[in-house]
Amino acid sequence: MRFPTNFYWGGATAANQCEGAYDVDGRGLTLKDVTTIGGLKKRRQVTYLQADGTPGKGLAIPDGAHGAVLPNEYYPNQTGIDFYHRYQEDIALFAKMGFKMYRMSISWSRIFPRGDEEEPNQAGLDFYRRVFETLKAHGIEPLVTISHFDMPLHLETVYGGWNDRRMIAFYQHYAETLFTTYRGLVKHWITFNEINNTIMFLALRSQTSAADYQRAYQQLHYQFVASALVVKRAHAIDPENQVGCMICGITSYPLTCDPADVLKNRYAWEQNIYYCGDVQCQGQYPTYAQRLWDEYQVDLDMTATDLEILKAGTVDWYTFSYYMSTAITTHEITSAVGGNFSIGARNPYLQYSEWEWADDPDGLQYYLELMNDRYHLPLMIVENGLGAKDQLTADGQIHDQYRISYMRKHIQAMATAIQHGVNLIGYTSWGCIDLVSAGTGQMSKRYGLIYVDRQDDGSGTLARIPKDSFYWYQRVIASNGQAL
Ligand code: P53
Repeated sequence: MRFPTNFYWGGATAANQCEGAYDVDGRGLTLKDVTTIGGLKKRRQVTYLQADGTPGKGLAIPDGAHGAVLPNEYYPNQTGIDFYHRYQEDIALFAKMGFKMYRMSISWSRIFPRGDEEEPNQAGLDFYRRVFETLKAHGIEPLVTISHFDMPLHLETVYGGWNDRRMIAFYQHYAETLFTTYRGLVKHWITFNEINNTIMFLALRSQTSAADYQRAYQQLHYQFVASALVVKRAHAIDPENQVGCMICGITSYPLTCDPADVLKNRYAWEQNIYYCGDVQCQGQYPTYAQRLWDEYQVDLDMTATDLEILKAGTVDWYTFSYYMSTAITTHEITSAVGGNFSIGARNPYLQYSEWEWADDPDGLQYYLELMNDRYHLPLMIVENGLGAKDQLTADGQIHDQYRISYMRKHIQAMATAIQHGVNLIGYTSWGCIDLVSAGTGQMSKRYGLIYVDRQDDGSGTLARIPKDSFYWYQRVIASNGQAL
């Protein structure tokens, strides 16, 4: 096991899933604050009324969300794990594990409560400065996601979110504010979390129309332009700044050796995985993009200037999440996987988690080796882990051997890829401290190395308890990946 000397071992979270304090210090609402527990499988279209009483643009949100905070509804993200008030204690625990890097996101609506203001909210900026200074005091490098599933609700309801070109300017203003404010404190950035989800998970909607694809590809185009503009600005504001793309990495296999399955699987890679990475790493749309657009008669608002911007703003490295693999087939699926966000056919060679996510470390090695030679850029795994139910035992501990075993196999897969020459520079495990699940709103789908006493109904003391995996990961980091 040989990991590079300065390998970035660490953990990852997102503001909307851990901060809580949703209405504190001038913060504006986001979609997550008005989303109840329940899961995205129940997505439905909702039309908002705009301030002037006319219907706004349609928006898909989970059942239970009403675009406003209602009494007698339970909204898990509003409290999260109260990181907002407990960040010092939490960062001290990360430091105790030996973290070199902490991936976190900034809540856009803390900085611009509505999203379209000129002036930022100083209290929001001050909060993240305190967080970054605490990290610095512990020698932990921040990796900051600028947008992780939580744009200001105002931008969603009034502008229809990324369906509107004006979002590019709002996003750019927000990102530039961060670059200038935190110059010298933060130098690692990610523009959009799992940007490819927009297209990859479309198939999970109950009825997907050509119009949905039109919208998704258009939203992606505006996000690509926004991302590229911001990469360029980041470099101009501080040459030390490094910016990455972030792809939801799901390795997919053909379910059978029927050539039709093999071809369909390759097309799935192109649509779901390569499309976004290719544009963000290579600065231009790939050849197959036209084929994808033609399939759904997609007609993009895309200017010559946009294409110049894409060329000039390629990312410095490629980051991705990896939890599972999937299987693709043209044949009737006799055994589908039904968990939240899992797609495709059941792979008979793999074990599945309680949420039906396939446990597949080989898939991680496969993904790493593929991307290394596709982009020739440094790679970073910025999310990986096992969502599982934990039991607090009589001794007040969590003996999460299953989590240790999952992480061990995936870190071994990383070591093999590195041995094969892959330029992997970091690993931040997802939800290093228990937090609210993005897909289901549950607390009980836990990823943490640190347990948080908070339950699905919102009860609990919020106390932090290191799990067995905490001490195991501490040894992994201390030995730079030798002691697995
Ligand atoms: P949860 C689906 C598939 C793979 C990754 O997910 C995904 C999703 C969306 O749920 O998202 C990432 O909490 C995401 C995190 C999220 C994490 O994976 O549904 O970047 O915000 O919490 C795990 O189990």
